[in-house]
Amino acid sequence: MKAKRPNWIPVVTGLIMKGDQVLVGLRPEGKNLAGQWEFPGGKIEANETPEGALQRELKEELGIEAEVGAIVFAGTHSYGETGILLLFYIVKYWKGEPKPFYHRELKWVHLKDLQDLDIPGANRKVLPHIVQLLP
Ligand code: DGT
Repeated sequence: MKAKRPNWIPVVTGLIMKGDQVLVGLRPEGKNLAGQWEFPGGKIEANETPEGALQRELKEELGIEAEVGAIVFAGTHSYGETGILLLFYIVKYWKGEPKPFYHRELKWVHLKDLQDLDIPGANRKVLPHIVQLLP
């Protein structure tokens, strides 16, 4: 029997860095993974490049004009027959002050403290790699 192939939904996220701190947002009520801290970002829409999608998401969610830097890591996570392909990009430069237009709350967290937050399983399993790869 042919194995079921998951539908991988590509999701872009920004590792928005200020020194050794990174910006995380609390997912809103009514969404899946509500109450967990995520890296801002979202799904790539039709006809978008990954970088373009991230710029759009960061504008919509935080109100910033971001310069999307290098991709640092890609990870997958399955939810049954669907899965997400998470692409993590560094963001070191942006215009504007991030505001929570989408999240319940935003906060800057030291890299070493990320593991203590309630974060999506998709992020928890790749966290050590990401922290190691960040400049
Ligand atoms: P939707 O589908 O547009 O109503 O909205 P969301 O908020 O469910 O979806 P979106 O565009 O934020 O997609 C991101 C998906 O990836 C969502 O299922 C949550 C999951 N995810 C896991 N870790 C992260 C992360 O660090 N950041 C973001 N943005 N999403 C993550």
